[in-house]
Amino acid sequence: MQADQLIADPIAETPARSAPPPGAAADWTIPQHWERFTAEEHRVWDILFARQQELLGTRAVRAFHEGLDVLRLSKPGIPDLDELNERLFARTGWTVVSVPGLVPDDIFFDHLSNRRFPAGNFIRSAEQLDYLEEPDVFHDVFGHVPLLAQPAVADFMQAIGGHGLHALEVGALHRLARLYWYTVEFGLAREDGALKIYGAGILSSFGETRYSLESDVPHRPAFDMRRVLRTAYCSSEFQKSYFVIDSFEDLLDRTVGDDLAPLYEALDGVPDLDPAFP
Ligand code: HBI
Ligand code: FE
Repeated sequence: MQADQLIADPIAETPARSAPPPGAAADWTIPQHWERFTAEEHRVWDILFARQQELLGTRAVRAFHEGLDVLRLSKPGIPDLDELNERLFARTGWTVVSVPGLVPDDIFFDHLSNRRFPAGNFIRSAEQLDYLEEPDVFHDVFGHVPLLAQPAVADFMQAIGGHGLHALEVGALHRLARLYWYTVEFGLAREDGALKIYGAGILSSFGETRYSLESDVPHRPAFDMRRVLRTAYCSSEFQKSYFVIDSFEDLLDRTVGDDLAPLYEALDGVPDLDPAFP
């Protein structure tokens, strides 16, 4: 795999349901041990942060730029989660918890449904700024956390957690994973007539930021739940389709409280769509 792989396919890479690794709690959380990050690791965060903030300019949704304030902490480098959580919790009741890496699906969704966002407690190396095998603290915190400071997204992410737990029960995880993928990770939004980024997989990617908005290659259909749940995705290259929402409130309306079970059933046996040829 070349540079620019953003995030591993969570379904393919997620550890099978197993005991947490040594040192982790039953919910797979570990102490952040902020003081153990090296100067080099903090430096990598600072490089990524500065580079991505400059590139994003006004390419992200307003709520992301506003939410970045929660990351402007008293010291540079990888955020100290105690300090970050004070700010984030005060705004939306979310906290960020440290985990060793990908966690099992039920653990992941249980955290989300309780307004806890699991963040990988490691950072990529300076030699591999654009390559990520598993979501690290930069993807998880820079990509996901600013929007968690926004009430509509905070509620949406909690709802996704509930939908995830339900999907696991009814054997529809692959459907719910597509919703997660095409919104939380790779979503675009129309704001004042212009396309903006809100998906964390794009927001934390140097390569995909411009491509997602400006390339002629990908399709950019309007968000449609049925269509999203039918559309396969590829985690090892830039996306071929990005779904565009009108607003977070709108997305929230279509997910929170909605029972997705009838749709899962209706889609049984319906062929998948290829994101490159939708
Ligand atoms: N674990 N740490 C971590 N981060 C994720 O994004 C993640 C995970 N486990 C499972 C998972 N994602 C997927 O089930 C969802 O993305 C659909
Ligand atoms: Fe992510």
